[in-house]
Amino acid sequence: MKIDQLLNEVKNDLTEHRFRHTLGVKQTALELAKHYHVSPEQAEVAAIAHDIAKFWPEARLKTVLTQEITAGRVRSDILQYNKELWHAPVGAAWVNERFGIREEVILDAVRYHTSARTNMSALEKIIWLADYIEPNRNFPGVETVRALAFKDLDEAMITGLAQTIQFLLSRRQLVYPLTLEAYNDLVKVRAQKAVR
Ligand code: DGI
Ligand code: FE
Ligand code: FE
Repeated sequence: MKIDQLLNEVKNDLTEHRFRHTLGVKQTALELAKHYHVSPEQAEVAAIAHDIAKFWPEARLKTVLTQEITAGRVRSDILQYNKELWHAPVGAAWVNERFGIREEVILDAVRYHTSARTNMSALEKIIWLADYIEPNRNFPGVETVRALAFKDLDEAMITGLAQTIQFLLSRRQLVYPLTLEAYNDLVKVRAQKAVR
């Protein structure tokens, strides 16, 4: 795979601000990968790729999304929820097609970097969290998740998801069911760990 080409396209397609964010995600994802013994190569590619489709026009997003739904790789209910969610699965489809990235673990990390989902891999959690806490992020609650991310991936995810859901609720926005499922799943896993 051509990582330089990927980085180039990302740089061209994103605003300067968003590209800086992507480099921040790369840095944090590499730190988390090292900390949790996850492949740094996979973390780096997923981080660089994660927002590649962020500024695609809605029509183009919808075309690829519809293909992905038809192929059974994306749940059709996503069409009924916030368009902010779309760039994630579309980005995964695009880096597969355009850059020949075939490793499912990388594609899933890109695909679920916004919504999250149940049964996330360590890499998926790392990309979700790196997206949330990278050094350029500055919003209420970010420090709480920053402190947790290097202690316990699941605890950090639970807090990050809870804050995201609370943020959406406070604005009276829709919450994508997969985000709620992700939160419920991690809380159940935590309860099972406590029993053992
Ligand atoms: O692309 P980024 O801005 O780096 O971050 P992202 O991919 O996590 O997008 C986050 C935005 O998506 C955030 O402002 C909240 C919004 N959003 C809208 N509906 C949902 C949602 N996020 C989640 N997790 N679930 C939703 O239902
Ligand atoms: Fe994103
Ligand atoms: Fe992002």
